Amino acid sequence: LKQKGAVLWFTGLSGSGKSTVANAVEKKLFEAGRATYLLDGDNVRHGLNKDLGFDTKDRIENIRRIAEVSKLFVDAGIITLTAFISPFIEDRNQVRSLLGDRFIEIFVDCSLETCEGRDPKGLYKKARAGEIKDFTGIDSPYQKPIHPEIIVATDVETVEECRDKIIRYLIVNGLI
Ligand code: GGZ
Repeated sequence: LKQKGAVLWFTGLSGSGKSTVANAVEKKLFEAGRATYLLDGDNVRHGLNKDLGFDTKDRIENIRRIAEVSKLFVDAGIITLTAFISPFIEDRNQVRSLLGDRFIEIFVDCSLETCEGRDPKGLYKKARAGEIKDFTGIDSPYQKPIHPEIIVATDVETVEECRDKIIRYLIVNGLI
């Protein structure tokens, strides 16, 4: 029996916790016996999309390719988790049209102040110093989702709370 695939599309600022929460969710799904795959900067921007940078045109193409790859995984019955900033509403809506009811948009809500305070890779510091151009939240926009399926607020909820909120959504909607 083929199980239902879906995409858990995490969107939010750099340092908001997309990968951290996605990893925690993936671990739970694995324990529940579901096939999963996590697409993130490490396995996509260094390979398939290594020709792309961070100007608007390249971000649009980045998200378009990730959406098409996600669709293939979903067709195979895999729960696909994507952790990309995906800053533009229009692009995320394109992904939604491509994937239909298999698309679950998860807004990883975290203030710029908190993300910048975390700055795990020192990128905000470099962006403020003008050493990185077009940095999301500094000199490139982030458009918040208007009606995401799920919102997790990583500056007020723990990783476990965020994870469990997402798992509950999947159970209620018959995806696991
Ligand atoms: C934003 C940048 C930039 C610029 C490099 N703007 O925190 P990170 O390091 O690990 O995650 C960020 C990642 C963003 O790539 P995405 O593919 O998610 O972006 S998008 O969906 O907008 O295409 C950050 C790093 O790459 N990074 N330069 N200028 N983030």
